[in-house]
Amino acid sequence: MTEAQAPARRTVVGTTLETHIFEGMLDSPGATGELTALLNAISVAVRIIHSRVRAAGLAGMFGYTGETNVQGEEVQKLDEYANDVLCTVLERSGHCAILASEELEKPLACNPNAKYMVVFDPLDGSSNIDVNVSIGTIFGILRVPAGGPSDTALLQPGSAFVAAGYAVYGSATTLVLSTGRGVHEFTLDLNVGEFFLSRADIRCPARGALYSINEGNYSKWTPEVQAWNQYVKSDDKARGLPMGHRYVGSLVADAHRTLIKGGIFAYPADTKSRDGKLRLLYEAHPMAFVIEKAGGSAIDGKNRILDIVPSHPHSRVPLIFGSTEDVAVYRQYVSGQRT
Ligand code: AHM
Ligand code: MG
Repeated sequence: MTEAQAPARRTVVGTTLETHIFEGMLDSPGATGELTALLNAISVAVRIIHSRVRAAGLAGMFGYTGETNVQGEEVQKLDEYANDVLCTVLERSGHCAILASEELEKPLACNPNAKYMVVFDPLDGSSNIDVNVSIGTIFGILRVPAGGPSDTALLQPGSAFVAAGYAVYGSATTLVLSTGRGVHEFTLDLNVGEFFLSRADIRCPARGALYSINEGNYSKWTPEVQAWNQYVKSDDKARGLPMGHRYVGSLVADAHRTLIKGGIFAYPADTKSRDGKLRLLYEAHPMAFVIEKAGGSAIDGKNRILDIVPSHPHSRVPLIFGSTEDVAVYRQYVSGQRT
């Protein structure tokens, strides 16, 4: 081949989130582009929140607003900011019929003719905001049912989600997304301002070496959870024990590590939080959707998280997820098959 005939060399460009979503739409017969537009709106909101998180200390955005949210927790300035950004961007997109946020007392009606409903925790990991530890945004998307959008239309099992994911504002800002076919991670290129595919088709290992739980709650757990906790810490090399312990205290960070490296995350019910601490609609359902699509498991101790129907938008649930084998062992302890 002479030099003149050689094909032109092309610079290799990664796959942007937008291209990835668009190509997925092309593979779905009957797709109208509305889900694509909604996901792009979420990615814009995440980039705006990322920018404010990065400069929070400089922008006077640390600390509390002086208000208390519907969960009875003190509202951080960044919590409120992230919630406002998501509400505004989703409402303006025209593709959201109703949205429900951990920070809003009631769901917010948007475009009644839109096809989708969005649920989100705008800034997860509030206690880590002021100390420069990873925080994030968690979201899930549901189709409006035949009866139209309403507060009760949001109360569906997590298996009804059409997409879910989360962003982590960590050492890098990443967005993990599943529209039902695989789980993919995108990393924000700060110079370009775009998310690029960084991990395709993530699979959660069948078994991991790490467990993640707030062990300060030990005395408040049931004897079954305490027995499981003793098991994972026991010295039994043949069984890969003891497991190592990691706990960031931001669900997004603990979940992302568990998704990639395997192992188990647990926030069980205890004598203080009798229904668990984490919210079913804004935290447990989206995380369970992602974990299951990556081949992992998510349970409340005994039941599959994605089968549970919230009784209220702000319902809480015990949440245990991660590698299928590690979650199965937890279930055996909680159901009394192991002691
Ligand atoms: P938040 O949504 O108000 O930030 O609360 C949820 C957080 C999760 O990110 C994390 O898994 C959990 O609460 C940590 O709770 P604890 O401090 O009790 O361990
Ligand atoms: Mg949260």
